[in-house]
This record gives sequence, C-alpha cells and structure tokens, in this order.
Amino acid sequence: MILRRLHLSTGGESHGRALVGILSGLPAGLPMDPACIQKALHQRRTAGGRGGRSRLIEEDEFRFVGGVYQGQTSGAPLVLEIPNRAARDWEGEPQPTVARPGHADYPGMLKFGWPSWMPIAERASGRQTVLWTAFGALARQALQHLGIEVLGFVQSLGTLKFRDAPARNPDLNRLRQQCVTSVFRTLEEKEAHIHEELERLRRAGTTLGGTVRVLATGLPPGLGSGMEPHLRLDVRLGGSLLSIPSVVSVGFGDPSLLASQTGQQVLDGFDTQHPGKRRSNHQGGVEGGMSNGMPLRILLHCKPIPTQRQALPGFDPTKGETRPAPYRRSDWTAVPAVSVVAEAVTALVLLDVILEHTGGDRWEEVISRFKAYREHLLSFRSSPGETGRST
Ligand code: EPS
Repeated sequence: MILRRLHLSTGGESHGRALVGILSGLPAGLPMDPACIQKALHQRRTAGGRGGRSRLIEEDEFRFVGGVYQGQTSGAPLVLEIPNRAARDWEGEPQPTVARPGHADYPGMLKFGWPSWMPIAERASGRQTVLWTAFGALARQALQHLGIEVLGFVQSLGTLKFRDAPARNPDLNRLRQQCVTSVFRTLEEKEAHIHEELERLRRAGTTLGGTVRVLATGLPPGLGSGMEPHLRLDVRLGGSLLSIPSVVSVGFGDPSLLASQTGQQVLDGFDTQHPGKRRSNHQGGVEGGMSNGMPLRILLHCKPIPTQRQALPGFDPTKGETRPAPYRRSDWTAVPAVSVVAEAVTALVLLDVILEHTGGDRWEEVISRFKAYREHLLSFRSSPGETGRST
C-alpha cells in the first residue's frame, strides 16, 4: 500500500490466532461507525465464488484494541484485531515442500531459505485483505463527510461481461443499491448465468479471473501532483491496488480504447455547456498525475486463483525435483471479493492524499481546509486574477 501521511502495518498469519492492523496518521475526532466496518467485512466474506473457509467458517468479528476515544479516533494509532476462526497449529502439520505454480511459494522459499512454503503462503494470502477492508470502510465513511463517494463492482468474470457505469455522471448511491443486491457485485441481474458458469467451473475443478471497476465521485481537481512521480495520484492508487493478491494490472479510464484509438477520438475535450467539465471521460479522471474534476474510473484485471482441483505441475526446491503439488482448499474466483477490497483500498489512498493536502490534527480542521480548497477552486475559475498568484 502506498500511503504518505497515513501508515498501515498488518501482522498475523492466515491460519494463525488473529490478524492485527495498525493505522497511524489519522486526525483526532473522526467519527467511527463500527456498523460500516461490519457491512464491508460481510460483503467481502460472502462475495460470490468463495470457498468453504470464507463462507462457512470465518465470521470476521473485529475489535478495536487502541486509538478510539468516545467513539472517535483519538489521534493515536488505530489498532484493530480480527481473530481467525480457522486458526490451527499449522507449524505442527506436515510441511509441504512442493512449490505450487502461480503462488508465492517458489520465490518465497528461495528468498527466505525455508524448506516449506507454509510460512510464505500464510502471509501472501487473500486473508490479509480483511484488515484493509476494515480500515478502508472507515476511510470511505470519512470521505463521505467530504462529499466523496467510492464504489467497486465487477465488470466481467471470465468471458461473462456485465454493464459498466456511465463514465461522466455516475450516481454512486444508486449504483451501489444495484450492485449490493448481487453477491457477485455486478450492475446487472445475471445471477443465473453466473451460477451456471460457477457450476461449470466446479465440475471442471478450475478457477476464473475477471475485471473490476472502481469509481470515485466528488473529487476536486488537483489532488495528487504531476511535479514529482511519487506524488502522482495514479502512481499511489496504481501501486496500492496492485498490492491486492490476484490483481495483475491497474488501468485508468478505458485503457484498451486509449491504446487502440487515435488521440482525436479519445481526448476528453472541455464541454462548452459546463465550464471545467469534459465531453467524455476516457482518461478516467486523472491527467498529469492529478485528479481533473471528472469521476475517477479505474479498471483492474485479476488473474484466476492458481489452485486447481487436479495436482499442479510443481517443483520441490529442497530436492531439485519437478513433482505434482497436491490440491489444497481454495476459492473459485476472487473477483467479487476483490471489488470490495479495491473499493476499500481506493478509499484509503484518497483519504491519505487528502490528509496530506490539508494537514491538520483534528478532523474538523481537515473538513474546513478541504472546504476552503473547494472555495478557492470556484473563485479561481471565475476570477483567477484575484485568487491566483498575482503579486
Ligand atoms: C486463501 C485460501 C482460502 C481463502 C482465503 C485465502 O483459505 P483456506 O486456505 O483457509 O481455505 O478462503 O481467504 C480468506 C480466508 C479470506 O478471509 O479472504 C489463500 O490461499 O490465499
């Protein structure tokens, strides 16, 4: 995760006692609604395509261990613990030595010098994203106070394609209602089709990838910076979203259209009817590493989960032998869960960019400084000479 004012650390193994996360850098006085965390964790856990552990075993109960005062952030690091119901003595089990292709096993065993992939896979696991989802839910709530909405949904699963949101004026509250009615988090009722496809997958013992769209509305122009690469909004969002296991690419706007059409066709020209707004939004709301005032549109490509029902062509680095890697329990597709996680990660990064922009120790201070920035934008557009840098 690429954060600059906030700092996020997580610890704990996927089948260890619990996962623990520490988010520091939040201002004091940010109201915290545990129900919004609960809702996001539930959506992640029950997202379509999950295997037995997530659906049947985990409950994702969480507790704050520090950083809360009178229902608000205290200004100290926010500490969260989520116990694992599927905790077990994984160190006491027979240790698998055959690295599975597609997982972190092989490079991890070589890098850390362990004769088993267990300690590697226990961390390089989708389970880690439960903490990001919890903190991201709080970030999304904070952004709502600033007039910013974020939504992640599924655009495709394998070859099944679903409806995208309007590029210029998406109503995220309405779209959220549509997408949360389906565990597959699509904007269109195709549950029967999807169940059919999943049934086919189960019979074939294989898995599916897909694409996820993340949108954010209400962002003023100028968040991020094109002056230095590490300050760019697209770099911060792109790197952070790539931290989600199974995400293999992050694009902005309509990446394949941008790569295949001419500049004339895809330029987002200014709209004569609405000053500052654009006639289209192919760039996805980011220009020169900054938000441009149009809705943020991100497209993630996710690979299929590498675990397959049949043994995989694996490699045992302790013996230097190519050997079949036995099947382990897994999910069928991670894409609907990724849409929940990606929404959370996007919210965390946007909050981080805004906190860096405003500074401030108290949430009230952040709100009033952000409001002042919006007012500056309005008056600059109408009379730049007075609010601009005239000396
Ligand atoms: C995961 C494999 C499955 C998933 C798990 C991530 O767990 P298990 O190996 O216990 O069956 O269910 O995801 C979660 C538990 C979660 O909360 O996301 C993996 O291999 O990464």
